[in-house]
Amino acid sequence: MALLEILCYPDPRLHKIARSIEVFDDRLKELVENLSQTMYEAPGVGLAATQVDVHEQLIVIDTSDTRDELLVLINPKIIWQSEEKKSWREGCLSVPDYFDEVTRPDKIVVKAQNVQGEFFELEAEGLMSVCIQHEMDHLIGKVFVEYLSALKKARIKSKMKKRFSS
Ligand code: K1U
Ligand code: ZN
Repeated sequence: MALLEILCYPDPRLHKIARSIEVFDDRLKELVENLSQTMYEAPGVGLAATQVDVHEQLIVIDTSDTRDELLVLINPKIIWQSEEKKSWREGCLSVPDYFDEVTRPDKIVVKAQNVQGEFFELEAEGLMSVCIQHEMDHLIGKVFVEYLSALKKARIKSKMKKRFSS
């Protein structure tokens, strides 16, 4: 197992679009292990492959208190979302030490494949729903700060550039 480097905003590689995964082999299993290890070590409640510069549709999530309920979503698609929306204070391992409110659909149903390539559906609400939507945004090159005002975004960009230039 290996820990992977997490890209930090505003790295342009965070805006790449991930391709779908067609081959469910040992390489994928190793990537899932490394990505989940990196999430647990960070620590985070989720991580998208995009954040470690792998542009494939893979996310890992564990919102449990015990940190032993790993969820792996490959090629995830939201097939239903509630009209009701909720705001949540979000964080991102690619934007360290910054948290802000984002409004998203409260409940979702997502269809995805597991590491064997089998399809499954999952209904999510609360942190799980927020986390799946946040990670799926990474797969289309979107970082949560893009939901914030232009002023907030500019401040975050400037802080992050200073932080990583020294
Ligand atoms: O960078 C990421 O995409 C992971 C991110 C997921 C997330 C958190 C909260 C709302 C939406 C999406 C994080 O895990 S940030 C770290 C964090 O919130 C956390 C870390 C350890 C325990 C509990 C929370
Ligand atoms: Zn994130």
